[in-house]
Amino acid sequence: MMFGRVLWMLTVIGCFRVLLNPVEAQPRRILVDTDVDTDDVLALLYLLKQSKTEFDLTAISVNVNGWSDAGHAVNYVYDILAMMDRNDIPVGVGGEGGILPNGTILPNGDSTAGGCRYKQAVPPGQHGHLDINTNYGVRRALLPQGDRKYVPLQQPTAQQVMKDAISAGPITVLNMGTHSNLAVFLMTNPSLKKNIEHIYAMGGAVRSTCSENATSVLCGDIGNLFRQDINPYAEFNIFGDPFAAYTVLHSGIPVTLVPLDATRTIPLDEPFFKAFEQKQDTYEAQYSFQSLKMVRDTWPNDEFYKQFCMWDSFMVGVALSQMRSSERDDKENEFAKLEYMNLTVITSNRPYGISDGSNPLIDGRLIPKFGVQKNGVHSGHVQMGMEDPFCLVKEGKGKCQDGYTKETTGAEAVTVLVATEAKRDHDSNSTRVKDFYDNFLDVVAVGDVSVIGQLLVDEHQSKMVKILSSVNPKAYHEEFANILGEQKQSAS
Ligand SMILES: [Ca+2]
Repeated sequence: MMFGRVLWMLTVIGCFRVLLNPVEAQPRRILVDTDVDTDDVLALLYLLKQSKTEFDLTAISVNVNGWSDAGHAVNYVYDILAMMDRNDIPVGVGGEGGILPNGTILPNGDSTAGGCRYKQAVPPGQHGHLDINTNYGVRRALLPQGDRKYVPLQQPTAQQVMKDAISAGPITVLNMGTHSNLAVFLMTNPSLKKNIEHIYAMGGAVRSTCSENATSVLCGDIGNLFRQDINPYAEFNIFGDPFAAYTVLHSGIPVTLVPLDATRTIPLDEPFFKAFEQKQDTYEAQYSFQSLKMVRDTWPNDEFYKQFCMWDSFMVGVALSQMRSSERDDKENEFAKLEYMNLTVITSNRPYGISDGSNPLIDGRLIPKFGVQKNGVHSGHVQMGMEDPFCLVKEGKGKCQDGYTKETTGAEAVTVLVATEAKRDHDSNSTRVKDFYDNFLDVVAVGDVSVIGQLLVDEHQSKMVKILSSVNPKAYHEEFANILGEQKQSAS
């Protein structure tokens, strides 16, 4: 009897599905490259909470010549994926060494720049990089520990994971850190370039100044490097590996850039923070909020609400909106205003054609690396660290521009779709000012994952240890019945 009823239900549900979705669209396959900052984690959760039938996160490559170090970063991503019941997503690591001092990339090496340039620009916490790597302990305290762990020398490489994902078919890349992994991939797998439909990247600063009423100390410069006096133009992600960013932007693959121009218009302001605090219905929201709170409480000055922006998570919002509207105007986007601009990435400083020991693509080489021209735009002085005397200008801003996404014309220009600012909130009664805030809270703080999943609590330690260990069929059926709008089909 029971079997018959279930069969009837499945038949009815199947019929409804056919009626509702006569031609089911394939999900958009997505590869994420991340340097695993707190903001990257928010972005990942926001992406993982989307319907998998619409956006399928296929693979993650971790870039560790930037914000985080390999073991911590990979384990962090593994734990996030375990919480979201996505242990099927492969995770590769890149940027863990592999670059010789002369700029040679070893097999599976993962930067075009070397010298850990980005790390020099990462502001150290009270306990140095350990604070960043461990998310100030919030991760171990709150996240379930997944079964997968980082193992040095055995971890799949970013290059391998990218190759598997990209060779499997059309895919979109979301870049949340430096461009090293993607650039090395494009240089070593030119025949697979055709499979990358679009690249969305948070990075760069084009016309970046702050909005008219902004008063943050960051507003004085175009870029956002910590200790920015010697290079007021660069944004962190591009500065980490300017030649890689140049390679990606000039690859011929369509690129949408979400630079500081846009992200500075969507700082994580106090009304949003308070709204988030009130919307804690899912474990993902609780974790995200506790992470944000820790970042706020350890912020080095009193400008958290002005300086912490929706960077990578905003980029993901812009990307998903653009993918949804790809049948229409490129510039039509739910969350951001977009504009085509002609850009390049500055990789070295004039005069070009010098050999002063700073440039790994030129110096000490009979033939320049990567086929660059001896007197071309990549042949000048490369910024050496954050106190490079070459860049210093007496009683003024520094002159180095490495990593600047600069508007230009002529042969060096490439056309890129650029987000210029976040859109204002449609709801005039909202205390928040941007559409994306509302959408972010709706996606991360609400949703069906925690309803369907079963949260287990370790009573000895009074903390949640695992989510989605099994599926709650009643909740699932209720969800399904809601979708079909047919109450009597609800399981009971
Ligand atoms: Ca990032």
